[in-house]
This record gives sequence, structure tokens and C-alpha cells, in this order.
Amino acid sequence: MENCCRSCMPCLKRLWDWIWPELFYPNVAHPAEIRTVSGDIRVPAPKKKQSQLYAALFDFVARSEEELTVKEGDKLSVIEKRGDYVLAKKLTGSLESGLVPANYVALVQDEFANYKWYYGNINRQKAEKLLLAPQNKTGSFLVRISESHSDEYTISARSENSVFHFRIHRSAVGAYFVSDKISFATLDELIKYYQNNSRSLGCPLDQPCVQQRELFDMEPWERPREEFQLIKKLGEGHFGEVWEAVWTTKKQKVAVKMLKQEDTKLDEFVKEVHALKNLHHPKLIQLLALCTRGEPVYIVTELMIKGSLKSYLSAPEGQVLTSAHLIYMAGQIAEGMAYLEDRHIVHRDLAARNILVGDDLVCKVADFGLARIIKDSVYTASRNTKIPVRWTAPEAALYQRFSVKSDVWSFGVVLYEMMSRGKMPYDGMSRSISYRYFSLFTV
Ligand code: ACK
Repeated sequence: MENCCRSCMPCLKRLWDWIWPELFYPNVAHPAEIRTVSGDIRVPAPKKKQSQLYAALFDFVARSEEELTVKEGDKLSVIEKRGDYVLAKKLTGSLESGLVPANYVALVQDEFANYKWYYGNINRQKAEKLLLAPQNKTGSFLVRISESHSDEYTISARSENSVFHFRIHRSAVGAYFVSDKISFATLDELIKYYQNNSRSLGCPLDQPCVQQRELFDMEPWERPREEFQLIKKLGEGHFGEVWEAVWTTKKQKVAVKMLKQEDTKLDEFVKEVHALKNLHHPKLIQLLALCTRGEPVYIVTELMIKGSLKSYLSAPEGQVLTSAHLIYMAGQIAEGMAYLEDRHIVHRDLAARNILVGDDLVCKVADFGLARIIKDSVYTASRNTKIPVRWTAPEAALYQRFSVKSDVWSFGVVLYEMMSRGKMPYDGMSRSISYRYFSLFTV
């Protein structure tokens, strides 16, 4: 933990993982059902952390119900080894599980997953396709697991309209090297070295390959509103009503946010949609479609069956959550916020009301109405911006200085809301008293 600054989201999460590894992913048996005066309440046990990520090396077609059909590149978690097979669960799409021959899967060395240049288990052809895409140029590069030696890596780098591949070997003591003249303790060090000494490689390494977001770039967001059949009103949100709906053509349940027909909201709405379009993370609410032609405008997102964390905490099911459950949920919120920080986005309105809860205590950060991209490390809002003062850090509430650090403050207030099972922060204090209280921090 020596390099931890302890004040940004990823560090906070790392620190947390480090302090409470078991609490975070508790292995204590939690009662599946707790009886209360209002009846039986199911409290799902938090899922264990998928500690290692695997990927399918080849297509495999299931021959019996016990087996799992996988496609090359599918991300998997391996639950256990069973002889020549592994019991694996798909981490995307259908999320099914079943047996796959052990030699069909390989560990994705996700120790590098945080590096933008790391593409894991993609083959040479795919690497070339990605690097030759128009958004990349000379010097774009990526690192992938070597096709012939799964414990070694390959650098694929673009120079003009060609892609060159350099094998990264491992020495007997685990050092990384491309040429036996110089080796490195870590892959990161090796990459940094060749970024600064492009001549040694004969090909420049500048910027990591830009991901082709095929699905998100190509799929038009705009859909005809007739495709959405409204089922029931879930409540009133910042912009207007929120409805549970069915996306009839996809046979999928969704949430539809409707825009109140007020011009003042339109500007914020456009910003929220803009923010959502570019964000894809399992712990952030996913935008699915838009109906912007005609009124009311719809923002269609994934449906989170248990509603907001605020209401969930106050409901009987939320009241019986243990600290371990709550810590597990808080960890997911930190993951979503760490992703935002990585993209230089400040949320500015992190609160339990803006976290949505799904099955199995899945939590996702939502409501990007106030979110802003920060160019420097601080975003200064205009003086008349409405501020959720109980959740807002003193420097943001008093001087409109929003930053990752002010989001970390709000995260702390969310922890209070969680641990108090949904209490109002600074309950009993008026808005002006809370302001005065805040000013104590700023002398
Ligand atoms: O607390 P709730 O039940 O959860 O009531 C509010 C209401 O709509 C107004 O924001 C609910 N809500 C908002 N977005 C979603 C969503 N994507 N899935 C399910 N419920 C949602 C929220």
C-alpha cells in the first residue's frame, strides 16, 4: 500500500480491500431468509468476488446439458476444476454456467487489466484489425497474451499501415524481455522503457490502441417510441416520471425516464444523455435507447428491480442487511465511481437516492444529471447551481469546487446512509445550519 494516496476512488477501494478482505466478500453463511412480522424476507447473500478472470481459447459446443457452449474470447469465471474439465460461468451475455474442457480456457492475467494497452487474450488477426482501424495511427500499440505461449505476451504495434508483433519472453526468474540485452521486473516497466526508447524496438510505442466500441458506435440509440410499452410508474425522478416498461422488439424489461416538458431541464437532460452514451461499466447504469423525436422524450436504461438504494434501505429487506452485505454493496459503488474518476468525470450528486439496486445486491451508480467532465482536477459550477448540500463537500458547497475528492466526500455520506439503514444525513439540521457546520472545515 506504499503508493496509495488514500484519497481517490481506486485507492480508497484498494485500501478497503486491503483492510477488510473477508468483510468485503464475506464467506460467513448468511441466512437466506429472515422472518419478520411482515412475513418472510429474502436477503440474498452477497456474491463472492470473481477473483480470477479466464477466457475461452476456442469455440466449444456443449454436447450435454451439463456442458457450456462458449465462443473464443468469452470471459469466464472458473468455479472449480473437475478432472479434465472446469466448471465455468460466463461473465457476459447469458451468464450460464457448465463444464468446459480445461484446455479450452486460459487465465487472463488481469493483473494488467487496468492498463489501457492490455488487451488480454486476443489473437494476432484481431490485434491487427483493431490497430489498423481509423482511430489508431503510427505508434498505437497493445499488449496481448501470446497465442503459442499463454504465459508470455506479445506487443502489437502499428507503424504506418502495417502492424508489427514483438514477443515478450519470460526468463527463468520471471523477468520480462523482448531482447536478451535488457530485461525488466514488470511488464509495465518494459512498456515504459520501449515507449521512451522506440529505436531499440524499431517501431514507436506511443499511445495505447483505442478500443473499437463496435456495439456502441454503430448501434443507433434512437428508437421509435412504439417499441416501448409502459407497464407501471416507478416514481418521480429529477427530470420527470420513471416507468417500468417492456422493450417489445427485444422482449426486455427496461426503465423509461421521461422528460418533463420544461425548457430549463432540456439542457441538463442533454448533458446527462451525453455522459451516459460514453460510459460503459457493470457498476454504472447502462443507457439502452432514446426516443427524442416528439414528446415526452424518453431515456431508456436498464431496469434495476429493487429501485433506489435509498428506498431499498428503508424497506424491510434493507433493514435486515448485515454490515457485510452493506460493505459488499459499498464496494460496488466504489468500483463505479473509480471508473468515473478514470474518465475524469465528477458525478457531483452521489447519494443513496442515485444508486440503483438489482437482484443479488447488485448496485449501480445512476443519475448523471449533474455529472461533468473535468479538464483540470476541479470543476467550478456556476453559483446558482442547485447543490445537494448534505452530500456535498464543504469546498464544493461553499465555493462550487467539485473534484474527485468532493465525490469521495459524498461517498462517505452514502456510507453513512447505508450503515444507518437509510437515515437522512445530518438529520435534524436545517440547510443553513449544515452550511455553517461546513464552514468549520474551511477556516
Ligand atoms: O426509489 P425508487 O423505487 O427507485 O423510485 C425512484 C423512481 O424511479 C424515481 O427516480 C426509480 N428508478 C429510477 N431509475 C430506475 C431504474 N433504472 N430501474 C428501476 N427503478 C428506477 C427510483
